[in-house]
Amino acid sequence: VTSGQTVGLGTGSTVAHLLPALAERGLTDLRCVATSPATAARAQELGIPVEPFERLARLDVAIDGADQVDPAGWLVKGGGGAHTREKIVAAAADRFIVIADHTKLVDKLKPPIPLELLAFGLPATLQNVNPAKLRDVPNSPDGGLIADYQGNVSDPQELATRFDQVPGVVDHGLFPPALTSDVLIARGEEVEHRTPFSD
Ligand code: A5P
Repeated sequence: VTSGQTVGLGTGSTVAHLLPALAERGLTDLRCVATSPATAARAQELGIPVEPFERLARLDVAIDGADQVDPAGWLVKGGGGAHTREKIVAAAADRFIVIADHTKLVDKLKPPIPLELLAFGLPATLQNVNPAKLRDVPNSPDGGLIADYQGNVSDPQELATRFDQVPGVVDHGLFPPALTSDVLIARGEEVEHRTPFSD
């Protein structure tokens, strides 16, 4: 991240380490958007300016964590229920950087896959994403309910397409490899930098 950039800030315990590191850089003229109220509040406490994501159309860079990273670069996100905002921010960024420790690496993606659902028609939507369980958490900042798909994830593209076709699904936590430009994987003191996913 350099001074003057527009930056998307992710959500979660990994991003909680990123924010003070970013604040310490003392960069000027940053314009940041946050993927959750928790990140917005923490960033502002640290002096990182955050503005609503209604004023910016593109971001130079977005940085976030992940729950799972598979060898092809598919991600599962949304452990914290913020995946809809996270995907909007990632898709708006020229460069989407994921920070994960090695425990997030998986040979194959596995459930749960987080879902954000509209309350309207919820029983019908739940049938269409079966098997899924509603999470006992507050609604997302955009009013959606958070559920977890518990079924087979052997073909992430097929499953993502299935979710995309259900009208009551606001978004799901499967992030395709094409969204991600860089994955930084921490193993002890070592950091592996993977960039196999961009065009
Ligand atoms: C939030 O909704 C998630 O997508 C997080 O970005 C992801 O779960 C990683 O979180 P941790 O850094 O807390 O593991």
